Amino acid sequence: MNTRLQSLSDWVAEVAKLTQPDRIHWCDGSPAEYQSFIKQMLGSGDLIELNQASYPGCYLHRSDPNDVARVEHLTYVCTSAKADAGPNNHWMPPAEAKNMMHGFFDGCMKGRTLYVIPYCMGPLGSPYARYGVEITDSTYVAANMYLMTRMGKPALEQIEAAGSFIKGLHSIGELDPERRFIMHFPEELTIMSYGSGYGGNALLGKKCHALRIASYQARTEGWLAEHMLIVGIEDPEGNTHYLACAFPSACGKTNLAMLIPPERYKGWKVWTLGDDIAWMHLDANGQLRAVNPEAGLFGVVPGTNRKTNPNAYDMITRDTIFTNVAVTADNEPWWEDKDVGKPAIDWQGRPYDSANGPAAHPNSRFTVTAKNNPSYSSLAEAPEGVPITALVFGGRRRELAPLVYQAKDWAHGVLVGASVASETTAAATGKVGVVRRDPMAMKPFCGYNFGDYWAHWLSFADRAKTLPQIFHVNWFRRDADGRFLWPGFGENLRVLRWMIDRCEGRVGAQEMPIGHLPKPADIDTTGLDVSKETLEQLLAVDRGQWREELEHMAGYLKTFGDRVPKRLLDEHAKVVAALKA
Ligand code: SAT
Ligand code: MN
Repeated sequence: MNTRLQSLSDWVAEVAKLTQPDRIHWCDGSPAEYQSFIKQMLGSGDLIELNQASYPGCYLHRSDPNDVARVEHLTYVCTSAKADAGPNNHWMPPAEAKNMMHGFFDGCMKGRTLYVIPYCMGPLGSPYARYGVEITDSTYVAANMYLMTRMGKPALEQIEAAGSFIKGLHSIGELDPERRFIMHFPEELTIMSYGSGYGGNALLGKKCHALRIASYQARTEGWLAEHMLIVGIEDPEGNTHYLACAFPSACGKTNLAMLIPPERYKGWKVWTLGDDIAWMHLDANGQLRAVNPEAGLFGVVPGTNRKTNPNAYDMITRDTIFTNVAVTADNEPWWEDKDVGKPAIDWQGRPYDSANGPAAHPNSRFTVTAKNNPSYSSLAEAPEGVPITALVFGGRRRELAPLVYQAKDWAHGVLVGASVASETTAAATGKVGVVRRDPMAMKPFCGYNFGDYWAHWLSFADRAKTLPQIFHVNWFRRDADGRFLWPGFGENLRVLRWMIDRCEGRVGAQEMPIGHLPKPADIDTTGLDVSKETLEQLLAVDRGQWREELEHMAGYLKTFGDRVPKRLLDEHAKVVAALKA
């Protein structure tokens, strides 16, 4: 017994009895322990050492080619009543799901080590932090949890003091897609995941706990667990505004969170607090504050270069675990658009041949501690979090959505968030590039019925003193030839600046049926290859297309039946009426 918390030692014993591991290892979270995981995986072939002269402390993991992304079709929320999970989730009766999972877990750890990973999401000791224990038979998962969470002894001490924790049971099983399920039991604060070693399926602190279970808890406790990056924008006068921004997976959250100001923005600084998840609470003064529950980054590698994200490019040259990238003849990691070197071996370990597709998997990832990020905010570990000035929603849309617009008020902003739609990406298995509705970028992650979720969002208007302004952006609008209209990346600061000016009441706007749009002259395009006509195209609102969009949205809302709050339908009706006028 390695803990004085009876409920934890009982649970570990019960799991060990079911899964029959050869050994049990309680993770202490020390750097020495991490090194022992690395050494062991180098021995077993789970990790490959990369060039230690140019990439010190960097390793490559090649996953099973069948196991490279989240599996939304195999991810379930098992509440007692089906309607509580909502049409936005796959559902199974809890007893049936547990029964099936117990069948999979039975004896699955024979010959393996069972790792017990106590972890903390959020700054240790913060009133906003939450604790969990993941049991896994994957050393790769244990090593990734070390980088992504505050894991080990300090977390265990907090858990022992609190007497409660979220239970996450994971096994890679046989990595058989036919025997793969990610199950959530929010009413019991329990997660069971079998058959995958991939990030979002296997690092249970991340999407499973910090979003699905946490969103469920947040609703009952009055806070928000969101798929949002948190970023601080410091102007030359030294004022910093904090923004939380929701985009679907692989739509540039990490790049925005680590943005480097363009050349002409002398004196501006951008501070990263988080790149994927925000937990937001109203403080005693009724101000919304955010903490990042994570301690590391699990980012998309392809596309990262000195132009798109120089901070990330440098950050991943040391102490990084790469998953499914290619390697060069010099044994350096390589990925599409790296702009240096060329691939010799592809992500599956074969000699590179362009006939086999990209050298690095499009969803290849880096895992790295947030401390490696040169722009990591000094407030990222602050127990009280940071005050949020603006919330930003966005998706990847070729047309329709303008570069930026502002919601008229909070309730309209909730509709704007609920209306997010985006082209699918390689972060989840399935077809890439089809537009799907992804409210608040939470479609894969909301642990309960979206109708109830929108009502919960709306309730903040009654409870908060000062609420953030809500915006929507689209960096991905294209012209008729398919070319991106906006340069994106560092230049996005120009758009963020307009938002901050709006929040501070320093700039006007055009009042449109869909919200407040910038006057073209108020978006700074100095030094950019963006003509007046292009900017007008970026800000164009096509009423016909928007009427269709609202009709589509009405149909989507209908699928949630009487769980949709009337206030949201009223907001929808108001926009429809404004578009008709
Ligand atoms: O699900 S992961 O966290 O592994 C990546 C993502 O899709 O955001
Ligand atoms: Mn994500």
